[in-house]
Amino acid sequence: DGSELADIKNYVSANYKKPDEEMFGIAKEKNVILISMESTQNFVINEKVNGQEITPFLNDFIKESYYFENFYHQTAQGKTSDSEFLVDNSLYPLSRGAVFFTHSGNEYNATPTILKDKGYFTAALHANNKSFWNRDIMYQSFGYDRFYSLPDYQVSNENSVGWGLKDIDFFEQSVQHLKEMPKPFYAKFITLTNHFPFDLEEEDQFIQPYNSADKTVNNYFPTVRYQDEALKNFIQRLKEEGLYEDSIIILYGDHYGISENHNEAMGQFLGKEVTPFVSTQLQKVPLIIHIPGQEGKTISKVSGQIDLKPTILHMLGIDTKGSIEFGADLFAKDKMDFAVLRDGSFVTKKYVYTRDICYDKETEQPIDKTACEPYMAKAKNELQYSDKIIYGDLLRFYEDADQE
Ligand code: GP9
Ligand code: MN
Repeated sequence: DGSELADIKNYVSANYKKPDEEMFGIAKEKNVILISMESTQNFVINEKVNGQEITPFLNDFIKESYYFENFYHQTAQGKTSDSEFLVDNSLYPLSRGAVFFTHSGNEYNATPTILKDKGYFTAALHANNKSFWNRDIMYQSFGYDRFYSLPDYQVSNENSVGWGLKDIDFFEQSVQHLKEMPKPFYAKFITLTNHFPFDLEEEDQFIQPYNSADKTVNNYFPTVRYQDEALKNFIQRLKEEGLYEDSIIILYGDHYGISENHNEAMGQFLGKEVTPFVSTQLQKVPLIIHIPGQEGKTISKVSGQIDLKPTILHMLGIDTKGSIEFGADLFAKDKMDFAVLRDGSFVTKKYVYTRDICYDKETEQPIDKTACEPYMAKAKNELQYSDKIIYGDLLRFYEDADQE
């Protein structure tokens, strides 16, 4: 039976945060355009390399959007697929393996399923083989109506690099798909060009590589810059097609691009040693939410990918009370400053806890562990409860209870 769910339900309902009245339903019946930015870490935002902006478009776009500057990815080995899992379900991925492969047969209550019920058309767009990360199977469990994958794109040698179709061409071709979708839609776009090992032809390099002994770090900057250009073009096309004003646009980084193997060159770029504290801070990814007619605002609240589902649903005027999920609405007044990373590290307003060391964010130095202790149980509980749900396929009981 679902008796294991009782504890979890209690925990989840105690953590529910009431939506902000001004934000609840602010985007009711609008289209949702979700953009997963490959390997995009937050340190590139408002930053330069060789004196040139790395993300000139995003830096501008932020000024007319909500920008969350302390937003963390919470992925593990499942990389992009883990981020998709987090965003659509508000559950944590697994610490080992990819939940997209290991638990695709589970029952979920993902955002597309919920939105379909409210009359939305739901789609994922990504110019790769549909079975990569087992997406074709998992997307069905999440309730996606349509997956625009490799056969839905014209891919040639000329418009490809590295992993496949270049982002500029991907977005350009995707506009046609968007135009044909029933409205309102929930459409998730997954970029690809800024993928390790960050290959890019000379003609697509809008900025020069960084100059260090580490080729990966050097090449990261031009591919991030290329992606920025692709995003600029896409937003422009949305405007031309009359889709911009009817849509909320949410951009987020899926996971880190530069692993700890590159600490030396990263340290050179940042101008400081990459300590475990700095390494944890490098797990910040951008989150940008654009709502037509709303002014821009930078929000410093500590948050993570797990928080996106309730945030999106509340903006659309759909309450999440009673849903089994671990995130909280980012616009809720009493949203806690908190993000647990999948390795058990966590971040609060004042502290970073990683590798059993508690750091003071202001000094970036280790401090007595007692400061972090009040949050340790919460971090542990969340990961364990989420794991239990996945391993026990517990949402099937939740669904049953719902129908009674
Ligand atoms: C592949 C793309 C990249 O389709 O999403 O996957 P990643 O290696 O980043 O998980
Ligand atoms: Mn990825």
